[in-house]
Amino acid sequence: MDRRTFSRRMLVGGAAAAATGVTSLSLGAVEASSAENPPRTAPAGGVVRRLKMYAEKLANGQLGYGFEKGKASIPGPLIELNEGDTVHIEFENLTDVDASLHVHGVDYDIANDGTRMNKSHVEPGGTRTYTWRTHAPGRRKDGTWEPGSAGYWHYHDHVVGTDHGTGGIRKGLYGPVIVRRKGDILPDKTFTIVFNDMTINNKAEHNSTNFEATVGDRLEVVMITHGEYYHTFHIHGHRWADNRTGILTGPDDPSRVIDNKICGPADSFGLQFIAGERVGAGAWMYHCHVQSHSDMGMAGLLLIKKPDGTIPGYEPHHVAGASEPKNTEEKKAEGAAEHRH
Ligand SMILES: [Cu+2]
Repeated sequence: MDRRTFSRRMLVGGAAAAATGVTSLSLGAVEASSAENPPRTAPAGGVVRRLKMYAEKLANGQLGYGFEKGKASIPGPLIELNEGDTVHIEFENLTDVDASLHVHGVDYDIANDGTRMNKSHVEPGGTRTYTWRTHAPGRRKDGTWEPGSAGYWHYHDHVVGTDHGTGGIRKGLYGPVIVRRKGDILPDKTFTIVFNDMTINNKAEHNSTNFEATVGDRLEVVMITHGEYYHTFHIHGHRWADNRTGILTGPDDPSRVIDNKICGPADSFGLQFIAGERVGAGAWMYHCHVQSHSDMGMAGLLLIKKPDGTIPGYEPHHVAGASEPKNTEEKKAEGAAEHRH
């Protein structure tokens, strides 16, 4: 069942519930709109969650995080929270060097910093539980406004190689975090794209990371940058709003609408767009727009299919000058960069 069918059924269910006097389903921020088929939205947070996370060495010598033993990937799995949620992550280090889990953007006390300086790293074979908390925005006692935790964030190792995790990040120990606010519009699919040094998601050059979708899908991209260089992130044929969610909130939202954004090490942002809206199906390129970087292979494809599964003008082919065909390890890792909702 695709999401559009799902939403329609939700609406029918809501109407039926209202007619019988049962409390109607909340549709969040779009509830009041007269939209015929509004997208699903994030619920209020407040949930306490427990996750198990592993760091391990991959067959190709790189390092990855994973929710299950033997299933580590680059990037690591998406951790998705709603403002008000708390997550306890039991982290087990299966590598042969000290490693850690350090997060950006959410609330953590110094014992959960994931650094050697605070002795919050984990020795080989060891386990440690990291606790991350999130909160909704609100007014402080002094009247000033405190931002909530919502945003497109990320986690990474902070101890492999150096006390800044330079070796860990270089080898692939990083992953996405999304904290949503109640009412935020939920996508059908989320893709994680990490510009790390001169790679995308640590893939060998010209071994591009492609993502698949169908025209009309609501797509979300978590874009993270790591390593030594500044890049610009560009998508062909699609645009987004340069604000917290990547979506305009209405006709008066002053956010700039862009299709290219500069990003430097440890930056992260998110965007949403409708696949093929006004432009149709196709093999739509995304890439770093620093010319020498794209020439060196920092490019991939959003393969947006027609409902019948075809992609006009697209013939998959082996890129001239490409290294080995994708091995199973890389295919597996690529799957983890895609998250279906
Ligand atoms: Cu670049």
